[in-house]
Amino acid sequence: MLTKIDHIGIAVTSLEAAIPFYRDNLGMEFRGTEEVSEQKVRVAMLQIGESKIELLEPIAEDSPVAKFIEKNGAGIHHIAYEVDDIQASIDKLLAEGVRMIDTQPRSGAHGASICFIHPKSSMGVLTELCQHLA
Ligand code: CMX
Repeated sequence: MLTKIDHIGIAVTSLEAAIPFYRDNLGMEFRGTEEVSEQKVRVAMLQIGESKIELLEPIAEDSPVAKFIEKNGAGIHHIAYEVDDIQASIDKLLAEGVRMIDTQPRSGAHGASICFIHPKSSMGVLTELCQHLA
């Protein structure tokens, strides 16, 4: 079902303040920013080998990332795994009793199709599945 770790999401209060550390100090390849309005975030992607770091800045007070930062401060927000068939993955997990936040795929950054598993079902780690559509 899973093909690789796709990215790790890190909640930040400001992309502009966070990008220089990852791009300049750590030397990751900056792949650009994008607004994902459905998730109420602005994201910056940085490439490291096969994987990516996704910086997440909330763009609304009721953004899940705003709520996360309010409670925990900035830090690791989620881990995302690539899957080859997101709907089949959702159906499998639902059939196995896993608590899904999304029972249908949603639109994520870079046109990917995404869904989230509730952290209560994944040992306290908010878990995303993503399928990159050609
Ligand atoms: N990682 C681990 N646990 C988390 C969490 C996170 N990122 N966010 C919330 N939780 C935990 C809380 O700590 C809380 O646990 P306790 O009950 O033990 O205190 C529990 O989940 C409920 O949290 P809450 O603050 O009451 O928040 P909500 O129930 O309103 O929402 C969640 C939590 C995960 C369902 C919601 O944030 C969500 O739907 N997330 C998925 C969408 C998302 O995060 N989008 C942003 C990223 C988009 C992208 O990558 O493109």
